[in-house]
Amino acid sequence: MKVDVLLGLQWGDEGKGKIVDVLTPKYNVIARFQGGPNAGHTLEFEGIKHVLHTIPSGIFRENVLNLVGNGVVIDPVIFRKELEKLAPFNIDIKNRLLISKKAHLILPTHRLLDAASEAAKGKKKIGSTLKGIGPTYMDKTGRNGLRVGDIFLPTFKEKYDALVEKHEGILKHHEDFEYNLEELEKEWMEAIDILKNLTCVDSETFINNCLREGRSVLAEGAQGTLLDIDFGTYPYVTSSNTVSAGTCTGLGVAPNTIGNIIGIFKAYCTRVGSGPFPTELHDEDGEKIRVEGGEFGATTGRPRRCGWIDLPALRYAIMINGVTELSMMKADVLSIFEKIKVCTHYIMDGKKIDYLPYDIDSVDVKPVYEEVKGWNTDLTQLRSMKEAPQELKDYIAYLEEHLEVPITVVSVGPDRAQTLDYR
Ligand code: 2SA
Ligand code: MG
Repeated sequence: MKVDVLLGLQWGDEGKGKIVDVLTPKYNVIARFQGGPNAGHTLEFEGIKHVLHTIPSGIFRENVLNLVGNGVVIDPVIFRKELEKLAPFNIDIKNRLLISKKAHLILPTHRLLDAASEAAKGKKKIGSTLKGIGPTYMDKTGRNGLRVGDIFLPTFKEKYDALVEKHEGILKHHEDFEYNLEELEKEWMEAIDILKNLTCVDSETFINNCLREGRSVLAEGAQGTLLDIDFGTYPYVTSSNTVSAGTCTGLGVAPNTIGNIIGIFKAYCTRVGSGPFPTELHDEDGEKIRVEGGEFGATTGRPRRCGWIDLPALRYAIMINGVTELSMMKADVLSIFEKIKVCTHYIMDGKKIDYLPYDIDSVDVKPVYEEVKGWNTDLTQLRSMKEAPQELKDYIAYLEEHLEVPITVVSVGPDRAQTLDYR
């Protein structure tokens, strides 16, 4: 059996949670491999909207195991809150949710360090969700981190205290930064006790056994390719590998176990947080997309920056991930336009380029658009692509020609039912 991968090709918020939820009945295991509670995966069915942060999006389906892999960073406090929100749905958490012992823990001081670091950056701030993601991954690669497995060791408190002491040493240098650790620590320790009662496993062995026994796995990406620590618009990125290669290190599966790679993108483009965004709209059209698309952060509520679809950026993401099929999300949002713009290349220093330049942050990169006819009609009631307006089919054909990968799913609304198979 293979591990299929589903991930975002833009700057996150492409609709990964929704598609994972739709695809889950085809899989035995859904696994998160990177990121943490900075993610906000939204699922909607039976009139209820659910937002997940750390827990995989397969949690609502029976007979499916959900794994939080070693590449994920966990904040026990947020994790506890997520579990509390799931309580009314009578999910057998103990048997349906597994956590890697090698996943790293976000401490309260990681969150404080994140806030202090962003405050110190002033105008150059990353626009972090302030969940402590960066500092936690720093401690992981700096070999100072605390892992889930440590909470079962008699030396846990000692390790915790040593790391907090180190963090307080750094926080001292942020003179204007005030905090009260006592409350935060109490809540964190209580949440650790909850975590202890969950099913914590050697997840790499577990997942490889699953594959050997013929059970299928879907790896659920978080954030997006252009936020990848190596290949995103550095330094305006998150601190993990969001690309398909991250699946291997974030779950402990070998490259030759990877099967299909499903890339998700919006029919337009958004970004939340700072950093380059060549096709960003600062006009009325951008505002229209934000309102129509409900483009506000699922974790922080921040308004998302909106713009037209960017083909050079998408082609880059497809290349890095080895995408084998595409899902196009939020086609219904573009119904408000008579004409739709597509960025086909950029102009940099008077020259035409069709790639994202290295120094995109400092050079002047102007998008060049082609205009295509919109469908300008409500799509939300559509239940089959057979009945789709010709203009939508033409838009898809146009994108496929430029992206060289088939679009197999088209989403026309947030509900499970508004997901259409194509081809
Ligand atoms: P961080 O928190 O340190 O990883 O932030 C670094 C950059 O990564 C961006 N980032 C995100 N971008 C889109 N969606 C994300 N999840 C939430 C959502 C975000 C929210 O689903 O809407 O609610 O604001 C996410 N998480 C991290 C972030 O904006 C920084 O640019
Ligand atoms: Mg999101």
